Amino acid sequence: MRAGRFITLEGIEGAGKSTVARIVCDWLEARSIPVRLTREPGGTPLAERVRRVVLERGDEGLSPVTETLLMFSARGIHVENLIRPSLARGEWVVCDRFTDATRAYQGSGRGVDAQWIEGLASAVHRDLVPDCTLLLDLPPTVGLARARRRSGLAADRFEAEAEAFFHKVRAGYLELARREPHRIRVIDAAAELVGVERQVVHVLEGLLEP
Ligand code: T5A
Repeated sequence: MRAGRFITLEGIEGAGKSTVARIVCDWLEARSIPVRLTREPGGTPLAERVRRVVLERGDEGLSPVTETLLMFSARGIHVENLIRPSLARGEWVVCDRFTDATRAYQGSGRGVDAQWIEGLASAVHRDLVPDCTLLLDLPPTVGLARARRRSGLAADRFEAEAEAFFHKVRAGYLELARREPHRIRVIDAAAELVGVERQVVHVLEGLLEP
């Protein structure tokens, strides 16, 4: 049996990752491709518990290093129990965020050492690299307005950050895309949803080509 493909979605808050993830799954299912939709941090019951710890706004602080370790703890659980088994069964895995999020948020956003992050990545998921990453790119003012309109006062630890933080995260993502243009495909996510969908489908069609 042919192993499935691993597709990840990245971008700042409110970029439309969850919306596009659904579009990707529907498009694949319409072509009879078995697909598993998941997210990070989280994706399995245990990893979702780590997600609550890392996203909750509480009285106790989390240093950037501790935050990074929690992201990779959740990722290890997710990779071992969901991502690898699904791929081995031949399913395509569509994942809302993966290690590029750690590179952009903890690395570029919080200043955590990039080489240390790469060391953790190789310890936690070795050779597992997405076949394709859709980077939904848009200005932070637009993304944050969308996210805050939806979350309101329930903003998590990241949504509560100042806009300057998301400029750094966005720049980090764009630098990753510049370095790996074949894997990371930049989508103009400020466009209307129908335009975003058109760009995404174009990339998916390329993935299905023999
Ligand atoms: N994190 C995560 C790290 O710091 N390091 C890591 O390693 C990982 C894995 C949680 C947080 O964790 C951090 C990053 C995050 O801050 P999350 O659950 O993915 O990650 O949370 P968010 O990014 O906050 O997810 P959001 O739900 O805010 O954003 P989405 O999924 O990008 O956006 P979506 O699809 O929910 O859309 C938001 C709103 O915009 C509308 C939608 O209908 C919705 O109302 N919308 C559009 N409106 C107009 N035009 C379009 N093109 C639209 N697309 C969507």
